[in-house]
Amino acid sequence: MKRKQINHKLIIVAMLIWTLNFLSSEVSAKPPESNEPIRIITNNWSSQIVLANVLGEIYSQHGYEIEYVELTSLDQWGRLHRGHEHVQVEVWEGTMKEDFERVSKYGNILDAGNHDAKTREDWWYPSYVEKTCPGLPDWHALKKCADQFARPGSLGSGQYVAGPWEKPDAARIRALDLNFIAVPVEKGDELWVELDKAYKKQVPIVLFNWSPNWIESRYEGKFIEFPKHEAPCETDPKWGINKSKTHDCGNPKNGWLKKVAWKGMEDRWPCALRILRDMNLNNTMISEVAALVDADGKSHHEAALIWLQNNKSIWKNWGAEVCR
Ligand code: TMO
Repeated sequence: MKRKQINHKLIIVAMLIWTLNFLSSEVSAKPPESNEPIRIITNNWSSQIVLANVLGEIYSQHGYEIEYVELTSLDQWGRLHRGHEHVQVEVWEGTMKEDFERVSKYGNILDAGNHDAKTREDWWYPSYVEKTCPGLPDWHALKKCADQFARPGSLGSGQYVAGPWEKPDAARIRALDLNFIAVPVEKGDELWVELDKAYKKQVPIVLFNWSPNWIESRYEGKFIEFPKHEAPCETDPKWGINKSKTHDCGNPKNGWLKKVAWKGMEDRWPCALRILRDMNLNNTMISEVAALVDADGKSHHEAALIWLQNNKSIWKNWGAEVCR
């Protein structure tokens, strides 16, 4: 008799534990699962900052505390890895693949999926340059007209106006034996100032640009077609037309655009992580959000609110499967 009672009690306890577990897993996805602020990274180009604000607004609507933290795309990796910041909405293959893969190996950051947008980051010129430098966009043309791109200080070599993001441009210039120097601007916006100055005077310029970006909706131009990118180009000197140097190729043409998160989000904010996973923009949307700022003069936050207002049907279901 006694033994039977114990069994009975055990069964009730087991059922209670099961029910509590079940309830708590439901509760854990009801935002905000934690009142700790979610720290969203902003970098230094417009679409990234607008999308960071878009995500922040959606998180706020779900009751999360949020903070924006401005970091360079170089500094962000160690901080994401340690959980100091938690979310990055635009990781570009052309400029960030190597850092992303290196830090991923330690297991503390998550690949939160790709946007539909396909990306390209490379040397770019406005179309009028073709008049004086025939053969473009093929890179060989740069060999013949390097001097047209000379600037005060470039000592007769062509000057490539590089972005402030880490790219092995000097290595490529050496590997392809171009008479160019790469001179980076300090802030991304300065690229458009340089482009505009050259454009007004129709002076040859070749500069860093990317797609999707707002530039393609306001200026005519093309990317330089360097030898087609393949992974071994960056690691195997024997690959490609230069048999003793790496980087004798362009950047990928159909690059990915990723969202990345601190791994701890899985336990701390499962709903917020799911919203990030579901966040998905295409090329048109990304150029549009950039144009709102760079062409139309809105603030990043204003641009985010405009995008949210105009695209409710797109973002309203982000996270729906997990956030209750
Ligand atoms: C990372 N970026 C879009 C500036 O090339």
